[in-house]
Amino acid sequence: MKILLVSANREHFPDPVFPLGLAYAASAVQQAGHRTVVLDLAFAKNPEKALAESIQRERPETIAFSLRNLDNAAYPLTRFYLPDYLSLVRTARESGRAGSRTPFLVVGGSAFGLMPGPMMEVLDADFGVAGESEEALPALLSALEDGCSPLGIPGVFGSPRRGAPSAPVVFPDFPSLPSFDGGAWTRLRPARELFDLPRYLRVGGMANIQTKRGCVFRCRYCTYPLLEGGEHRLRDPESVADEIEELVERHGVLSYFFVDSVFNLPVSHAEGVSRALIRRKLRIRWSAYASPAGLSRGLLETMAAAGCDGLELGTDSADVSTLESLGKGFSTERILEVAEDCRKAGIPLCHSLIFGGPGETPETVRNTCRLIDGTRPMAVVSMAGVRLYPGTPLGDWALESGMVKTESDFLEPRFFIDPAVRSFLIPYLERFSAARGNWILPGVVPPLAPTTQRLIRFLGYKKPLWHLLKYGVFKNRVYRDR
Ligand code: B12
Ligand code: SF4
Repeated sequence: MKILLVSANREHFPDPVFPLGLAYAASAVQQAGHRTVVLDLAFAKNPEKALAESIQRERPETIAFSLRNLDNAAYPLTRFYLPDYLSLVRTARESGRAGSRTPFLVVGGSAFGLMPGPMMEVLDADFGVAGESEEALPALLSALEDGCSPLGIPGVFGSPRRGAPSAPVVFPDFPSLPSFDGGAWTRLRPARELFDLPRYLRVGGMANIQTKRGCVFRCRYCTYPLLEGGEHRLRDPESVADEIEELVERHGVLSYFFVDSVFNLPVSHAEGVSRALIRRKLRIRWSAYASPAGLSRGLLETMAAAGCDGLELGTDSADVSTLESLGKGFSTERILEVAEDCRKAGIPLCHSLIFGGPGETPETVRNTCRLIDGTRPMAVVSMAGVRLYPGTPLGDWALESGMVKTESDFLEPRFFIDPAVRSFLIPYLERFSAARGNWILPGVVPPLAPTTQRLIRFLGYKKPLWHLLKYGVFKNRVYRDR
C-alpha cells in the first residue's frame, strides 16, 4: 500500500523539533513493505496547498497525520493547534476525493493519544491510533489492504461519524520487560533519511534521540505515563551509542537532546548509556530531562564525562506540601543536594516549575521561588497554571468534582489554578522573574521572537537556548524579546 505520512507540527518554539515519532512510524511502515512518502509541514509557507499538491502528485492510498502538540500547555498565552489540524484533515479529505480511489485518513501522535475519543469526534479521519505506531500502524495498513476492519487492533479507533464505537478497543499493554530489551521499537532506527534532518540541525541546534519509553512515577498532572506506559522499556545502551555514532559520522551531529521522560531512571540504564558513550569517545554534548529522584553525584559525574552539559530538572516545586500534593516523591532536601551535586559535576541546571496546583498558597509560591533561586540555577522555566488532561489523577479529580464536565471539554486547553493564588500568582511571578533575569515564563511573557531564535541558530549555537541566560547580556532577553 502507498502511504503518505504527514508531520503537521508547525510550532517553532523553543526550536523546530525534528518529528522523531513520525520517523519511527515511517521506519515501521517501510519495514512492513509499504511504499512510504513523507510530507513535513514544519517549514511550509502554505501547509494546505503543500498537502493538496502532495496528494495530487503521490496519489496515496492512505494519508496518515502525526499530531504532536494539541496546544502549547502554557497559560495565559495559550496556543491551540487543533483548528490547524482540522483544516489539514479537511484538505486531505477534499483533495483525496479528486482521485480514482479515495484514500483512508489516519491520525496519530501524542496530541491524538492524549484524548483519542474527543479527537475522533472533531477530526474527520477514518481511523486514529492512540499510543505507539510501530506495531499498530503496519497492522492497520495490512487490514485495510486486505479489506478487513482494523478496529480489533489495540489502540485503533474508528470514526464515530461512520458508526464506530466511541469506546476504544484494548490499549496496548506495556509489560515489564527484563534488562535492556524494551520491545520491538528498540530494534528500529527512526527513518531520519526521509526528512530534511540537516535543516532541523541548522535551525534547531540538536538532534533528538530516545533511549527508553515509560515512566514509573505518577505525578498527579502528568501525561507521560499515559503516553509511554508506566513501566520502563529500555534500549540496549550499545544500540543508543551506535545510533549516535551513525549520526556523528553521517551528519557530523555533535549536539543531542534525549527525549526520554526521565533520562536518569532507571539509574543502571542511565549509567549504561553514559558508559557506552564514554567508550566511543565521540566528543558529543547532550541535554536531557531528569528527576531529582535517583540523581546521585556518582551518576552525574558519569553523565558529565559522557558529554552531558545541561539538565532540565522536573522539580515542579520546592515547597514540601506542594511537592506532596503534586505526588512528586522527593523532598526539598533532595532538590538542594542535586543542585549542589550538579554544580560539583559541572552540569548546568534548568529547573522546570509548575505553579498553581491544588493547595498552592502565596506562601508555598514564595517558598518555592526562594529555595529555587537559592540553588543558583542557570535558568528556571515556570508555568503558571496546570494543564488538565483526562486520565491523569488531577484531570480525573476535575471530572469527578464537576469542574470539567466531559472528556471533550479537555480538548480546548483547561488550566487549574488554585483559587488561593488566582490573582496573586502571575503578577508575583512576573515581578520575581524580572528581578532575576534567568526565570522564563513561557505562558506569561511572550517568547523569543522567531527572528532572534533563527539568528542565534544561524550563528551556530547548538545548545538549548536557556544556556544563553548565563550571559549577562541575555538576562531578561532570551525569552523576553517583545
Ligand atoms: C522531549 C519533548 C520535548 C522537547 C523536544 C526536544 C527535541 N529536540 O525533540 C522540548 C523541550 C523541545 C519540547 C518542547 C515542546 N513540547 Co514537548 N515533549 C517532549 C516529550 C517528553 C517527548 C516527545 C518525543 O520526542 N517522544 C518520542 C517519540 C518517538 O514519541 P512520539 O512523538 O509520541 O511518537 C510516537 C507516537 O506518538 C506515535 N506517533 C507519532 N506520530 C504518529 C503518526 C501516526 C499516523 C501514528 C499512527 C502514530 C504516530 O508513534 C510514535 C512512536 O511510537 C513529550 C511527552 C512524551 N512523553 O511523549 C512532550 C510533549 C510532546 N510536548 C508537549 C508540548 C506542549 C511542548 C511545547 C509546546 C511546550 C512549550 N510550551 O514550549 C513545545 C513544542 C516544541 C515544538 N517545536 O513542537 C506536549 C504536547 C501535548 C499538548 N498539550 O499539546 C507533550 C505530549 C507533553 C505533555 N504536556 O503532555 N518537548
Ligand atoms: S512529571 Fe516526570 S517523573 Fe512525574 S510522571 Fe511525569 S515524567 Fe514521570
